[in-house]
Amino acid sequence: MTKRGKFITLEGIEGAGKSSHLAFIQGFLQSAGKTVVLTREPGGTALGEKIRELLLDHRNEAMASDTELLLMFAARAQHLAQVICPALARGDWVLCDRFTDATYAYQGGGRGIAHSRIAAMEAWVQGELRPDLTLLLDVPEDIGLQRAGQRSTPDRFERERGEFFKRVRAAYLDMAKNYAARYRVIDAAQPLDKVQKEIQKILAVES
Ligand code: Z5A
Repeated sequence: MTKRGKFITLEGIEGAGKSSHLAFIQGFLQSAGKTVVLTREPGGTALGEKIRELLLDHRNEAMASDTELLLMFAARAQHLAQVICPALARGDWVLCDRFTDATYAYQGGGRGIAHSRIAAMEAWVQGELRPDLTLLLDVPEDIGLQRAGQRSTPDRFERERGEFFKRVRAAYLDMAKNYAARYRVIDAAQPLDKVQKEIQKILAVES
């Protein structure tokens, strides 16, 4: 029987630097002999990418928090069925730019939706599946927002204020404490090369 692949997620607030490190992580795992499926949320499938457009479009400012939550899980259900579960079953490693911890952080911490409501959807959509390893790029919100402020057209999330990202960050740090076995917290306020070195050390142990 094929051994199930590992499921790795990358998380962090706006401006933490996820995009800056994804290719490096993928390359590192590939050089360790893994077949890596690189994907992202919301998105990762043709249908999920359409849902992503709805979620990020700044013109959809009237979107209710529950609509946002349901769309995140709708995209996730498709992503799991079409990409993540088949890849893990083949023995591939899945590297996912954000997953359900982002829902706890943004819709839970940021928007104030009850943890129990998100947990019910998580159980429905994912069953027992959880990431094996979560890399949290942690940065104070003022630094993150300063970095991200250089983007030309901010999306619906990027238009949120510092207080929102402060709650998002606090929710991530709470999860890192509660799920310490799978979480690795990386100080992403450091220069890029130092962040990369920390990531490399963690992956060397995991792969
Ligand atoms: N979302 C949600 O609400 N609920 C969910 O369940 C899920 C998602 C799954 C889109 O996600 C939005 O969806 C997201 C949360 C929500 N919105 N927000 N915020 P996304 O992951 O696609 O979007 P993002 O957060 O904007 O990710 P990103 O593009 O990967 O951005 P980033 O982490 O800020 O990374 P970056 O582009 O690499 O870095 C930003 C800038 O900082 C860039 O100029 C870098 O050169 C610079 N940078 C990065 N690291 C450093 C260091 N160490 N030193 C100096 N400068 C740096």
